Amino acid sequence: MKKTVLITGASSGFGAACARKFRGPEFRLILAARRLEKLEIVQRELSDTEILVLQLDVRDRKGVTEKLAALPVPFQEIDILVNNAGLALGLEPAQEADLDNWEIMVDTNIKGLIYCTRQILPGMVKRQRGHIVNIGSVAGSTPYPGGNVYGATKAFVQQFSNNLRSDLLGNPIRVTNIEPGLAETEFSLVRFNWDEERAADVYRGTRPLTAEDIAETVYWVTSLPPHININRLEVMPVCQAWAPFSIHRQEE
Ligand code: NDP
Ligand code: 8X3
Repeated sequence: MKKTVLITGASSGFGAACARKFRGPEFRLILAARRLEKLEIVQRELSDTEILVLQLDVRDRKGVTEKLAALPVPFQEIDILVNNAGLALGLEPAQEADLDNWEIMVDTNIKGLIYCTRQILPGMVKRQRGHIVNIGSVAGSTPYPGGNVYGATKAFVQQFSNNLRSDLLGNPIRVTNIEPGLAETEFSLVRFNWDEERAADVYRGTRPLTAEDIAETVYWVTSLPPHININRLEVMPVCQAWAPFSIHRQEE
């Protein structure tokens, strides 16, 4: 049976790569994001796939509720929700960070994700089938300077994913938190307000993950036999690892 997949943040990066990965006659895709023209480019590229593009700002609670409640008939029964829309803004230490940036990250990465989940989940429970794939981050469990609110939003995603599993026990519905590390997408351009040089610096001399790598993991977790739930999957490029604790030492 054809599966319906809703991907938020499908206009770029991981989301667009997921659309490409779920291409074909087995899937019906709903591609959501704010930039409609970029969604339409993906739609044209995947002309062999049944696709609905949806201009959606996940921060808009009313918009999320109304638009997802009014999906046209063939797209109403969502089997896979990929909660991918998200962003980091800035890398300043907390005492210097822009409060507006903090609020946008909370509104998008936390509130947007819960609005979409809350709207789609009852239908999954009613139909007794579904898979929610959240896109967390290594930043949700590993602190780093300047990660302050961004990392905290992804820690929310991690715990929310686990708590969904608890609530859904007894229902054949899966929840997975994919936690990527360094991956080259528009992520750093957005983080550094489209400063191309600063964004390129993040990846200089590395072989980062690609959007396609993450789409591969999203596809894999959703295609496993139905009794298997991958709870969390942390994925890093080989060129990345953890640093030791940093210790500030005073001059003697
Ligand atoms: P991109 O910037 O390439 O893609 C982000 C996507 O999110 C875009 O499609 C954007 O679409 C969408 N988006 C942002 N804000 C909103 C909003 N308010 N409403 C709807 N859609 C929105 O980055 P990535 O693909 O890398 O990021 C995808 C996810 O992966 C994010 O949650 C990010 O935090 C996470 N992540 C990224 C990592 C990386 O290193 N790249 C590593 C770990 C996690 P539009 O602007 O058109 O609305
Ligand atoms: C994105 C990865 O390390 O820039 O979530 O926070 S990182």
